[in-house]
Amino acid sequence: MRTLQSCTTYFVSVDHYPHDRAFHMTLHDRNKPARHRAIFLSDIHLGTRGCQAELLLDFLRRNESEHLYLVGDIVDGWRLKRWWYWPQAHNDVVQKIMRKARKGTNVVYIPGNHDEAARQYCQLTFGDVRVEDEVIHETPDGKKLLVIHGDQFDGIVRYARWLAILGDWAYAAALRLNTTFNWGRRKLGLPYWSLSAYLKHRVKNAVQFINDYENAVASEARQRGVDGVVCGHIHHAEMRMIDGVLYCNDGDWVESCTALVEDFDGRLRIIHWADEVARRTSRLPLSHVQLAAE
Ligand SMILES: [Mn+2]
Repeated sequence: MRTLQSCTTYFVSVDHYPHDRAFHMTLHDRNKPARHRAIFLSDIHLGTRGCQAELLLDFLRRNESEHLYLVGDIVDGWRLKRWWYWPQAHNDVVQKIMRKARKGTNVVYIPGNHDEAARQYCQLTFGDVRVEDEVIHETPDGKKLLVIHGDQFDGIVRYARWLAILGDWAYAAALRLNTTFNWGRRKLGLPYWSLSAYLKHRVKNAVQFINDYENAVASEARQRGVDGVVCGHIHHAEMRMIDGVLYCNDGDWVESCTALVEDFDGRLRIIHWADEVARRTSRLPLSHVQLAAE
């Protein structure tokens, strides 16, 4: 009887997401990794307490791709210089990525401003991972996307840098609070919810900054004659047309836990992994939830 109830819950909740690919999947298929043509990740900030390494590991386990672009700020060298913080989960993320590279995924690492020490290795290859300052990704229909971290455009919109508004220490405090807050939520069985992302969006000037940054990046892409751009840096996932150029930001793994993926038909979309996990665990019978958590 209990099993029957669980199954009913499962199908009812799937009905709420008719466009979800999971709609066509069986319970068995749901444990297989999803395959994409390309995955874009940035702003993981390994080496900081804010990094949501466990959620990222879950994402990496459940998503495979032909191309994996690491779009900057993967390891936070700034923070590590001041305070060494390197838990097992952060090691696991690096191992998982190197393993994907060994197994044939084309992994390209584009250093950002927090891992700029790696910029001196551009155009070199380390254990199957290629380091580049920027690359052009070609979509299946031949469109060109410029892939850059994007910190160079931060300076252009300097007058409204949202970090300057809040201050670096306030941001670090918000991230710490976020980690504690979500530890509490986990204990209560509640899904991950980004307090710091929520706070940021409540700051009016931050919204203006995001907008100016997006316009600056899109305008650079237009001048370069490409069809679109994929960047990170501001920890705000987005995908929209800006004056004829496709602007994509893959977000981050300290606040929003987002990835940009390209499917084999060329469709690009942003995945909010915390939401995916919440959806998965809410509609699976208890035994499957426990399996997934292992
Ligand atoms: Mn950055």
